[in-house]
Amino acid sequence: MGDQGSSWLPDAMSSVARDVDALFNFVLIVSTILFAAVIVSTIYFVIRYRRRSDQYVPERIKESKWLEAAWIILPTILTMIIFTWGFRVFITLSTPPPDSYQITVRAKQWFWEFEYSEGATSTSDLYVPVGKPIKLLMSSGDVIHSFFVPEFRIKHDVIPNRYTSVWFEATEVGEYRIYCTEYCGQQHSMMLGMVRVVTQEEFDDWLDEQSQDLPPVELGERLFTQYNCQVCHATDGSRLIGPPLNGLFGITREFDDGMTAVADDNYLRESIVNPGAKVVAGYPNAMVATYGSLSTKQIDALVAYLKSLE
Ligand code: HEC
Ligand SMILES: [Cu+2]
Repeated sequence: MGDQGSSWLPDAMSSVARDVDALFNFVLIVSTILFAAVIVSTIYFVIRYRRRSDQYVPERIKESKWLEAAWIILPTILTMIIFTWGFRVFITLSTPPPDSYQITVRAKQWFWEFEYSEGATSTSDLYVPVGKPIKLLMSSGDVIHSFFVPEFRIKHDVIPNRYTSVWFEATEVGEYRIYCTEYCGQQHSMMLGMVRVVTQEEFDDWLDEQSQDLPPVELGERLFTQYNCQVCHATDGSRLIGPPLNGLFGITREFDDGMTAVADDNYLRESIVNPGAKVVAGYPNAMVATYGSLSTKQIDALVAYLKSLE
């Protein structure tokens, strides 16, 4: 959630957010009034018409045509208002404008990958230009995830073997959190991302920059945080879920089956793409195997970065 927002709802930062909020508030107010009316009249009737003695026989009440007509017609009108209003907002939410800019989203345990139409990619950070409709074409590489940006009032399941899509238009430059809202395993709560809404100019610059090559160590450092390696690995010698990765290159590692190996380039590479092959003694075989799908360039960069850590 943003720093502002209210305790009621987060800031409304997309073109549809206000419509969603208005409908939500309307339904909530109507339900609250009806709930209160039902409860208050129930309590009143229970007391007013309670059985006062064993002999008491209540008077027969004649039905009122007007009353019956009213409680059929009024709720019908009310539900039709909610239906048409809700349907219109639903249609808006599910129809991306034809001039939308498309970004492919891939969810994996436990990070988000984004691919832009120019071939640029990013992980965890979704870059978008302000004031332009963005269509996300989403799928999952493993289990069911769910893409949620509270400030934009959009949330949609991300499923293996099928595309789902959602769209939004950010109304202001800023940073908005992406959450995964479908429990997807151990590190589910760390599956965070950030929508970075920038001006069209900054966005174009960013796309250009992506096509330029970073030096491997720098690229590796960037990937290390983007792919959430730091959730399980410290680089200052401390123990997290996994072993610290500084000073690893060239030392002899011992594994849980009693074997040993020198931590050379091949060992580092194998540890990333096939973590179960050699499990470091004293640690659980808990590293996710999804990194096998990284590109050769990305893996080379990660290895270069790990070698640079002292
Ligand atoms: C879910 C937690 C988790 C994540 C995320 C994770 N690792 Fe690991 N990693 C482990 C654990 C646990 C071990 C020790 C067991 C083993 O060897 O498989 C390990 C082992 C390693 C080793 C071997 C370490 C040694 O001391 O010999 C390397 C190298 C490594 N990970 C790199 C990475 C990189 C790079 C990333 C990100 C792309 C990453 N890991 C993401 C949990 C994780
Ligand atoms: Cu998830």
